[in-house]
Amino acid sequence: MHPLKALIFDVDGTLADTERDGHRPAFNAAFAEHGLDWVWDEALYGRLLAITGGKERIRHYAEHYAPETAARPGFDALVKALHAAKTAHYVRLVGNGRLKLRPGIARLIAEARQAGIRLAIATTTSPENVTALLEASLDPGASSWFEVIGAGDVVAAKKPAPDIYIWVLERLKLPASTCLAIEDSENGLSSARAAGLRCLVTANDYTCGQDFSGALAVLDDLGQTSLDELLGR
Ligand code: XBP
Ligand code: MG
Repeated sequence: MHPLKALIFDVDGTLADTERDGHRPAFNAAFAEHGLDWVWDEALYGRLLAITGGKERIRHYAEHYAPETAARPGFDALVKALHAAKTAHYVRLVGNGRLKLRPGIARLIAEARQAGIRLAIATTTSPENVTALLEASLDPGASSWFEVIGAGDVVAAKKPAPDIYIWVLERLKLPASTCLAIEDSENGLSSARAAGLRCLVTANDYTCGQDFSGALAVLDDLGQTSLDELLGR
């Protein structure tokens, strides 16, 4: 019997490279739709990724780059409207099947299901984004393969706080020691570690320079890693 009972996946940057060509253009489309001249290019977006959560990222950007907009009455409502528009753009874009899963992800998920390893998600992104990605890139029924999907505002404090992983562990009814988190970023790793989890990191272009101390291993991707190797770590 495997000592490990569940794999808990992050979504953005881990299941797929969603940030540069998914979330970023969706934010930009929402800004344009609302008559704002804000454009998040690839480099700026990389810096803004330090702030997890789309609403939080918009608010941070406005406060630092467009303070007159942030000071306007109705700014909170604007952030909400921008984020709703961004989510609609993102779900549409992902639904087109343009974003592919990272190497090894589909195989690892299939192996885990075969081996009776439970699956869960712990992410900062909004729940509808998770469903859209899983169903467009994996299988139309793929969201149901994940017993617990912890996403977005179900917790008040987003990664790097441990809250989302604790929320997922509580619902899985498993101790952290029996699960493995798979992440792509320092914020995600910190969140998982603070919840007491072992964490494997698959870095990407946006995160490869980050500090991954405390990770079980840091890999380029999961293309060459079988479930048995993962469980043996
Ligand atoms: C992902 C994020 C998310 C997305 C945007 O972080 O930071 O905010 O960029 O999603 P992680 P929303 O991979 O560490 O969970 O706009 O839906 O918030
Ligand atoms: Mg991530």
